[in-house]
Amino acid sequence: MEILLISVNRERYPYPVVPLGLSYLAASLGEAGHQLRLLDLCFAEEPLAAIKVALAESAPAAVVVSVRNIDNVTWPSSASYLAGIKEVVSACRCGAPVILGGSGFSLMPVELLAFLDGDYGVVGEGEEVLPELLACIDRGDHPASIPGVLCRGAKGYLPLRPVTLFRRPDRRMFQVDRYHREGGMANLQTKRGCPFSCSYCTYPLLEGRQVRLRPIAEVVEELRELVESFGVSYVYFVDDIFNYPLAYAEELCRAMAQERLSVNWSAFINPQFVTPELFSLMAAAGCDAVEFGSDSGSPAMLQSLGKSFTVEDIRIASRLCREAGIDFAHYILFGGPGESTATVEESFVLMDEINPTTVIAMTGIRIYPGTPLHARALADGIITPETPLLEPVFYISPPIRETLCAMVTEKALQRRNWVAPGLALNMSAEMLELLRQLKFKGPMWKMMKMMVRNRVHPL
Ligand code: B12
Ligand code: SF4
Repeated sequence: MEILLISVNRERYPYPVVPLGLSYLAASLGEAGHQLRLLDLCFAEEPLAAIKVALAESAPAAVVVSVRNIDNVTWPSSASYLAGIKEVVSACRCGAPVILGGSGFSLMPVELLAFLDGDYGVVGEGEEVLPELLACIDRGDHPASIPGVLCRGAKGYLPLRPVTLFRRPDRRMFQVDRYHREGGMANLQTKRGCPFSCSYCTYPLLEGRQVRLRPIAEVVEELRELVESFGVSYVYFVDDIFNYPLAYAEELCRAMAQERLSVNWSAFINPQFVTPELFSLMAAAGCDAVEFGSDSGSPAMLQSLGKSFTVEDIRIASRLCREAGIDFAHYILFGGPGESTATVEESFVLMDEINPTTVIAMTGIRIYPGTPLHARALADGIITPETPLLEPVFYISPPIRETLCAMVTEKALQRRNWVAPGLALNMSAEMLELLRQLKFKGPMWKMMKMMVRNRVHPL
């Protein structure tokens, strides 16, 4: 069949990211013998006109739309992408079925299929189920019994089994070079799944709780291809946690170091699974920056958010990272259940002590269905069972709801290394666009080392 693949994501903050999920689908659809055409709307000047042209030129048998983000998960400067996505889906109407999927879509699939007015939705990983769905549509059968598939008007779907056989993504149709030039990096995945239960987090819902690892030789080969065939010099590992399981991460770093590829990289790290050896292997393999999802410097808040590590773990991991010469950022989430003026203060005190390259502060936590935070928000009366969550709703600890932003702004402004995207503090989309023109590779927060003065609403 002739298939039109569309990536709707146009977000350039903190940088444009390669639609990796769609490149996995391209591999499996290509293998199934489909003819593919890609429309990546990230760089399209007129997205709706580009869709019109693509449909006129190709008359596809199905349109596959990948929905990565539905909003920017940033409070108070919250932005929803849904109206734009709806316009895209409606522009895709050409008589062929429109199939929706992607991480953003999978978070609230029943509501999103109805809101976006798609024909079919796929909840979760698409590489195995999408070819099956297309074959079913081609035969004229009704696909409601395929696990993970949602049909127009349906109120539910059968759960999808996680993919066991990882294919390699096919990036040939994608403008990896342009993403690398304008976003400062490409991306790569070594595993799927997270076994932890942080109260607000959707990653285990999206990828499952069981960690599925790719063969190390294959990951290294893919990295080599990115460097040698796509000219990539910086990569982000999109794994939920790069360093879990620890032994796999160490083995992967050994293998990468042995290849002597000319590439630097960055990843999400959990402060619990670290050793001096891990960081020295990571540095030897080209890692020059990591992002810790630490969330808080308050023991009570770590517990409230369901974190598996302690404040002491955060201290030790930060020290080891500094000793290995790797830049590091800590993400802090302010406003979860139980947050108070005192616990906010504890996070500032811990970050002052650790002094990371950058602290990235988020105020408020996005509430998603199926998470413990959702249940807590119901219990606290922040939402009711009827509250629609397609437009973002944030949990903000009731006693500090009115004061949180002012408190974080005031304290963060006194420190050189804090950014708060929701408060436009030391970081804005405009500032990042300008900095990217300097051809910097890697995460922009590394530039905080050069900050000389703090600003609210930079540029
Ligand atoms: C890594 C990551 C990042 C990194 C990206 C680094 C990089 N260079 O790629 C960073 C930190 C930069 C980042 C930033 C942001 N992120 Co982010 N990120 C992720 C994460 C952890 C993995 C994404 C990924 O690459 N997965 C690997 C690929 C292979 O999987 P996939 O894209 O999901 O595709 C599979 C399936 O979804 C499906 N599929 C995909 N498309 C389609 C289409 C069809 C039709 C079908 C059938 C199937 C299908 O099949 C694919 C293969 O199995 C996810 C959470 C998660 N665990 O999924 C959040 C996630 C995607 N991010 C999210 C958000 C919001 C953002 C930001 C907007 C936050 C911000 N304000 O900065 C930005 C946006 C950046 C941008 N320009 O788009 C949200 C999106 C949901 C939402 N609320 O909108 C997620 C889901 C996290 C969450 N809150 O739950 N992110
Ligand atoms: S925050 Fe990290 S460790 Fe916790 S559940 Fe999410 S991905 Fe797993």
